[in-house]
Amino acid sequence: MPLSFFLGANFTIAFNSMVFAVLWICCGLISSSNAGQSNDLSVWKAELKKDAIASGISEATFDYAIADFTPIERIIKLDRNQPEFTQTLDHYLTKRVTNAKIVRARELLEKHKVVLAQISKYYEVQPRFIVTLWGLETNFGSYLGKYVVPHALATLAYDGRRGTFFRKELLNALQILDEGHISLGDMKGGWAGAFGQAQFLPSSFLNYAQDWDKDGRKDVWANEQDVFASIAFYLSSAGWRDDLTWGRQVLIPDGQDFSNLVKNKKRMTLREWEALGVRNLDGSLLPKRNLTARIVTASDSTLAFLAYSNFDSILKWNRSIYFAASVGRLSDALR
Ligand SMILES: [Ca+2]
Repeated sequence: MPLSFFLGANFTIAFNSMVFAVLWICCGLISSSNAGQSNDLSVWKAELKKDAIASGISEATFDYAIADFTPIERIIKLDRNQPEFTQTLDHYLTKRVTNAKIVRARELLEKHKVVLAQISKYYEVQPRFIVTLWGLETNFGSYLGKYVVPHALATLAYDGRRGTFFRKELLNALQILDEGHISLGDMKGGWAGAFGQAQFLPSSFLNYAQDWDKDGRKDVWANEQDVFASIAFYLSSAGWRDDLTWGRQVLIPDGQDFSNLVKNKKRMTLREWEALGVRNLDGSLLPKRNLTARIVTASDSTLAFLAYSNFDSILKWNRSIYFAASVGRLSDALR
């Protein structure tokens, strides 16, 4: 039954006009705000294009990558709603370094042993650390992300929350495209712009990616040799020493308060740590090598690590001590 039956014809006309007026106002607002946004976006693209061309990126590459770009709503949501990091170290290690991952890592270490040995010798990084980072970053290349990298980065650059950082990475990404390492459609990565089998940001790619098979392209998406060499070069650039491991899990004596030494990242020789009561997990004395190390602990765990200089190299890859501890655990299982 129509509303007009109760309210009378005159009211119906008035009511309809009112609805029309409200719709007209709303539509006016929506369309003017859309126009404002698309206007902002085209101004933004024009400025970006100027900067891109000034930094040496070709106009053709810019247009190919950015002309049709519109911000990806899902990425803006993800960026604004990042979950709090609430896992404990023990839980994190259990989740990240599973038996299945250890078994797979051993298989792949064997499968690629010839090329890994060559890359390891050239960059001076042990194969087990290359395979460990590969496994922890993308489960050995099995998950690379689904977003087109320049569009993900453009979304974060345009959105503005960390716009300056992402704008630089976007220009780096356009340079990578311009150099011809990958096509736009294959340049896939995670929502925050890290890509390939080692999850490099564009700046890391430009600094560390390697063309091991010498085909003219640094293909960190599909070419495992390039991936291994890129990981190894990153670590070697971060000061890696292949005569050392990452460190070791240790026992700290009851009743000793190491909190200041941990907080101040105090480096001491293994002999000095031993004199304070630090022992291998089985209670035996520490290795007899002349090394310095620091103790690393997490406030939510009883685990303690004696961290050699390579531990700090891993922190240059990812500054989380949880991540570095997971590298330690997986690489230990591959000895
Ligand atoms: Ca290559």
